[in-house]
Amino acid sequence: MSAVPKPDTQAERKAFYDRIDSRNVTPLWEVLHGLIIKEPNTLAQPFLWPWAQMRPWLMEAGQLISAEEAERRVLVLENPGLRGKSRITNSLYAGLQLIMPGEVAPAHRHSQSALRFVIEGNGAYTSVDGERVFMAPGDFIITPSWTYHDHGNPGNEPVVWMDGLDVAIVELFDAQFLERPEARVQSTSKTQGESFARFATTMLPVNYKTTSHTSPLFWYPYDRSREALHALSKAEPVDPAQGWKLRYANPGNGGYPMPTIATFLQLLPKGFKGQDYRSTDATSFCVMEGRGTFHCGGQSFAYGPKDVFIAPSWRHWHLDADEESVIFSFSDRPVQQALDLWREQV
Ligand code: GTQ
Repeated sequence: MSAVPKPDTQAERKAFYDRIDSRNVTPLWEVLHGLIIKEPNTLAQPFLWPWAQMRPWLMEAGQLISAEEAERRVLVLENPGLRGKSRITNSLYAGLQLIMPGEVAPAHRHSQSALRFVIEGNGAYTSVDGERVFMAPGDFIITPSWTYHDHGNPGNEPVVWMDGLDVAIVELFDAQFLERPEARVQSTSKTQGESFARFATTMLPVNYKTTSHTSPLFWYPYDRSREALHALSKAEPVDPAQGWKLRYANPGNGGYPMPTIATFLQLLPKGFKGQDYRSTDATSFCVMEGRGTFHCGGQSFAYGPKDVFIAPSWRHWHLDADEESVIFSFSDRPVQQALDLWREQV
C-alpha cells in the first residue's frame, strides 16, 4: 500500500466528518492533541487587583445600588484570561463584597460553598444556619453548601470582605440549587461563642458524628491564626518557598474546611526572597499585612495590604517581602487531591 494519501483523501475525510457530524459524532484524531496535553496550559493569567483602586470602586458601587437590591453587592474579580465567566481561576470565583452600615444582604442558600476573608471594617455579621458570626479584619469564615446565610451591618462603618466560591466546580457537575426563604434575615438561635466552644478548643462534643465533608466550625478568627504563625516562626526554620504556612483545618476530621476549597495563611519575614514554586492548584491570595513583590510567569506585581492576586495553575511564582507579610490564600486543592490530580514542584 502506498504511504502517500490518494489526491482525494482530504475531500473524502471531509465528507465523512460532515456525515457523522450531523448525528453528533466527531473524529478524535482531529482534536486529540488539544484534549490530552503534556502539561497544564491554562488561559488564566497572573494578575493583581490593587486595593487602592478597588476601594473607591466599591464605595462608588455603594452609592449606586443597595445590598438589598443587588442581593449581594459584589465586584467580581475576573481573571483577565477568562473574562465574562465570573471566575478568578478556571474552577473558582472571587469577588469583593461591600455592606454599608444599616444594610442587610437577604438570606438564601445554595449548593455552592463560600468563604469570606474580611478585608476592612468591623461590626458586620454573617449568619450561617441560625448562628450569627460577627466579623473582624483577617477573620476567615465559611458558608457551607446548602446552609442559609444572610449578612448584615448594624455597625457604623462600611465592611468589605473577599468572597471565594466553587461556582465553576458545581457548574461542571450541573448540580446547582438555590432557595430563598420568606424571611430576609434568619432568626438566630445560636451564638458564635457556642460553635467556638464546641469545635475550636481542640475538643469535640463527645458524641459528635457527621457524614459531612465540611467543617462544623464557621469562624476562624485572625488573632488566633496570627498568633499560631508567630509561634511557628519562633519554633521552626522558614520554608524557602512558602515562609511559615498553615492550612486551615476542619476540626472534625483534620481535612480542609470545605470539600472544594483549601485555605491557607502564610507569614513571610522581612527581606524574604521566596524560591520559585508551582502547583496545579491555581491560587488566589489576599494580603493581610506587609508589602513586597509577587512574581509570576515573567510578570511582577508590587503588593500591599488588602490587594488580591492570582497565580494560575502550573505557572512558576515566588514572593519577595520588603516588610514582614501575612497572606491569606485559597485554591481547589481538596478536589484535585480527592481525584489524585494534585502536583507541586519546588
Ligand atoms: O454572599 O451569598 O460573592 O451567593 C456571590 C454569590 C457572595 C453570598 C458572592 C453569593 C454570595
